[in-house]
Amino acid sequence: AQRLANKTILITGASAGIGKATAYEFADASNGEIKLILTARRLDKLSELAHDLLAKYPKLQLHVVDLDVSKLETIPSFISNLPKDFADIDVLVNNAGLALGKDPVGQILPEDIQQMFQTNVLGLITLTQAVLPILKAKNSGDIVNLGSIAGRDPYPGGGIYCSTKAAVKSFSHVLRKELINTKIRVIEVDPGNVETDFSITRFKGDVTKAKDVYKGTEPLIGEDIAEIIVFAVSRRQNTVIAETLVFATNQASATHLYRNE
Ligand code: 8X3
Repeated sequence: AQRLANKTILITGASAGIGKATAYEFADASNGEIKLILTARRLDKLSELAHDLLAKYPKLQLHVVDLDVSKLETIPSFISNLPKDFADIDVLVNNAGLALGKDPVGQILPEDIQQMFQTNVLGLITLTQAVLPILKAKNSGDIVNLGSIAGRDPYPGGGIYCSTKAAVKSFSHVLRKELINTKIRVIEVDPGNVETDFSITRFKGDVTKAKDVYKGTEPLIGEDIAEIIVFAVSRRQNTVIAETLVFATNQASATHLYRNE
């Protein structure tokens, strides 16, 4: 709790899933003595979340913003217009991201290609570039990037999603190397199957297809990944948990899953 006290933490994609769980986990680990900037496209969901967080953690300082990281042109002004109390970001959690479809190359919708790269890659890069000067100015802080098993072990039907997560990995590596003479930490967390809205989004609302992804397995939940993010951020400053690959016990690769059916 001491190491997190009074830090300012920006989480994208905070309205659901891993992002939302990470907001709760940071609040919990710091006894609410933290500043959270939570962004997502859905302001109604964020407002609900803000209400609940403040009820549970009255000391929490909270700033919610409807930000769509795929709208790159909105990112610099979002950062430069942060209220004074929230402007000095310590931790950026680049969580916003999505998969759309599982079609083979040749049949992928151009708009899905565009949206995945725009959000998972260009949004993440643009926001990181906007926040980095703040971290550099004080020579401290953390950038947490949500990668995926998909970035390490690409699978058929993941032509675009896997490529975006490989790009996240490559970008994280470059950043860690470029920041070698600073105290800034680059932390990448690569989850396997986590049951969130991820598959419902991927299959565009087809709940049966989404449920089939996890059928006969006990997938991770958002909280499992949130715990790891908060653990990594709350290590001693000289300790960098550079990369973690996180599976449920019945998963061993992107495609190797034991299903108890
Ligand atoms: C989510 C995991 O395997 O569906 O990043 O790509 S997977």
